[in-house]
Amino acid sequence: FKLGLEIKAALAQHHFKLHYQPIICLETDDTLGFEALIRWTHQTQGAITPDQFIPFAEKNGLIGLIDHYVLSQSIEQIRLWRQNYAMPFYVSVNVSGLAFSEPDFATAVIQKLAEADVPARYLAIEITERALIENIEQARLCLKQLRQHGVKVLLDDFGTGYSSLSYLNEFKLDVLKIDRSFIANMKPRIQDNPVVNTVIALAKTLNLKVVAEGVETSLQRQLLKELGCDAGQGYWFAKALPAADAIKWLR
Ligand code: G
Ligand code: G
Ligand code: MN
Ligand code: NA
Repeated sequence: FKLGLEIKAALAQHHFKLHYQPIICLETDDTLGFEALIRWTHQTQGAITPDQFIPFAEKNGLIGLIDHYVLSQSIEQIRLWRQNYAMPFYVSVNVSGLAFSEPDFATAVIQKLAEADVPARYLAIEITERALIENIEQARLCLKQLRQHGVKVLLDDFGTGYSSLSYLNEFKLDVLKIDRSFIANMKPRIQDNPVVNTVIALAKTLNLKVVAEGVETSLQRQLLKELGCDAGQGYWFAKALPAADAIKWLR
């Protein structure tokens, strides 16, 4: 079993599937978006999780292929959904740092949207701080181009790893996603959550929307709402669902 060869084969044979996890407005309960999350069921090995192959793909020059595959599949899914439903939500795609150092990444995304006749407002890109700082100048340019065309940009896993508040000023973003580790550590009394409270206040000051990741309980959801968090994502609402189930779930 050679993981690199298996990834290439899975790309060619469309064995990677995207599942979609809802992002819910805490005020109205509307679904604002779905995060696309890659899933792989290997013919003989069974399920292989992203944690098992995304880091490998990053190290072995295969992540670019996965980024473009996931983007194309997500845009195709939006195109299909728009044929059948009034679609008031966006689809949010995880992309690697490598994508943001490709000079023509934004152009390629915009071209994919145009080819599928999908307006840019239906697409969002999720990036981590680590991805942004790998190539700051190129990333800044890339975000600017994407946002000028109407693609939303979400900063993923906020608060982990390289967190430096200076990046929030340097990069133009739309949404800050609070990493699920902060949500998992929330205390039952609202006043005992100064870090989450401060991150939400920071997002507001910067005119960013804020999404809490990993919401697993109704108490977390209620506290986040009271703290002024805009939206939540997590098992309390739904896990990532196959496309057909995501649409059923909406009803
Ligand atoms: O869905 P799950 O919790 O198993 O995802 C595990 C990790 O893999 C997360 O960090 C998530 O961001 C990442 N991941 C999931 N889907 C994709 C994808 O399509 N592209 C990239 N680059 N990462 C993904
Ligand atoms: O790194 P990123 O935020 O893209 O990772 C998303 C990952 O988090 C996915 O693998 C998804 O399956 C997982 N996830 C989604 N909701 C929850 C949750 O409520 N709790 C936990 N522990 N993981 C979640
Ligand atoms: Mn993400
Ligand atoms: Na995250």
